[in-house]
Parts: sequence; structure tokens; C-alpha cells
Amino acid sequence: MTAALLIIDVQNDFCPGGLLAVNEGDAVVPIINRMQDDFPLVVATQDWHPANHSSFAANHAGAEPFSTMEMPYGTQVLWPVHCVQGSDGAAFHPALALDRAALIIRKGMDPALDSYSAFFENDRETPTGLAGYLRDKGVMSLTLTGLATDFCVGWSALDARRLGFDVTLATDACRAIDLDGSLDAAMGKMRDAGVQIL
Ligand code: VGL
Ligand code: ZN
Repeated sequence: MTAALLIIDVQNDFCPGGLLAVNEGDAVVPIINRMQDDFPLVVATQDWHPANHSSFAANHAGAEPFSTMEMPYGTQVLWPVHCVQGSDGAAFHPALALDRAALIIRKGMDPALDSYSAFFENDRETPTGLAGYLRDKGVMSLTLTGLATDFCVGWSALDARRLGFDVTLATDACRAIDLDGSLDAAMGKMRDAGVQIL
């Protein structure tokens, strides 16, 4: 088992009608469903925040959504409330096939620390455990799909390269938030890090 498909945060809140909707976020669902047949291992992540999460603008008096704030671990975008544990918005898109998902990694559960990447929280050092799981399974190469290209998918791709995995970004199976040029910036960083862009 050397290749794995990673499905990042294909959840209702990141799809049209959701609380942090990504343009055409739901368009990735049929593509990801089809791709799964080509991989011996499928892993999904789920953004899973407590209601008091520090990445929510609503939890900082006077803060506007999409503004930024300095946190002990670096600059943090303050998001609209999204993917609250147990809410419908935090559920996977109902049409996403998950029968073949061997592992679902939940992230962003520490109220004081956001977690974009599937591998590390936003301090870039607290691990989620995914790297160890993939290594135990003998996985060498990862194909990344899901939402959003410029945040959780992009950060996951960069961390995966840093950890020594071969990484492919399946661009048609991803959609972006694109906040102030964040998509171009993320694509540039991924290219520089040796991510293969499909
Ligand atoms: C994400 C912003 C906040 C993502 C998650 O999945 O890209 N973006 N939480
Ligand atoms: Zn989040």
C-alpha cells in the first residue's frame, strides 16, 4: 500500500449554503468519489471545532470575519463560525462516498489553536498523528483533494512534502477560498516545495 488519497474537509459548511462556503465547493464531490477507485488507501479529514474556538471572529469582541489576529503561534485569520462539533455544517457533504475511508482525522479541536493541515496544528509542530499512521501503512505518495486549496489542502500539501512524502495536488478535485490572493500564494509555495500540480 504505497499511495493514498487524502480528502480534506469536504463538509457542508465549506459548500454552497454553508457558513464558510467555498465557491463551487460541492463540485469536488463527484470527482473525489470517482478518484477513490484508483487508490488502495483513502483517508479523510474533518474540521471539528468547539463553539469557543479562538479562530472564530465571533469569539473576539469587535473582530470582523476575515480579519487577522496575532496569536502566540502566529497570524491567524478570524473566520465566521464554522464546522462546530456535532452541527450539520460539520458533517461531510451527504453525497461524499466515505465507505472506503480507512481513517477520519478530526482537527481544530483545541480552542486555543487552529489546525489547517491534516498533519500539524497551526503552530506547525503539534502532530495530528496522520504522519505516523501513513508511515505504518507504508504510504510514500499522497494525492490531495478537497477544501480549501489555499488553506487546509495547501497547508497539508506543504507539511506532507516537509515530512518526505511525494505529493500530488489534484486541482480539479479542490476549490479555494481565495482571500487577498491566498490561492496564488498557496500555489506558488506548493510548486516551490515540489508538489506535483495535476
Ligand atoms: C478551512 C478555514 C478554516 C479549510 C478550515 O478547510 O480550508 N479553512 N477552517
Ligand atoms: Zn476551521
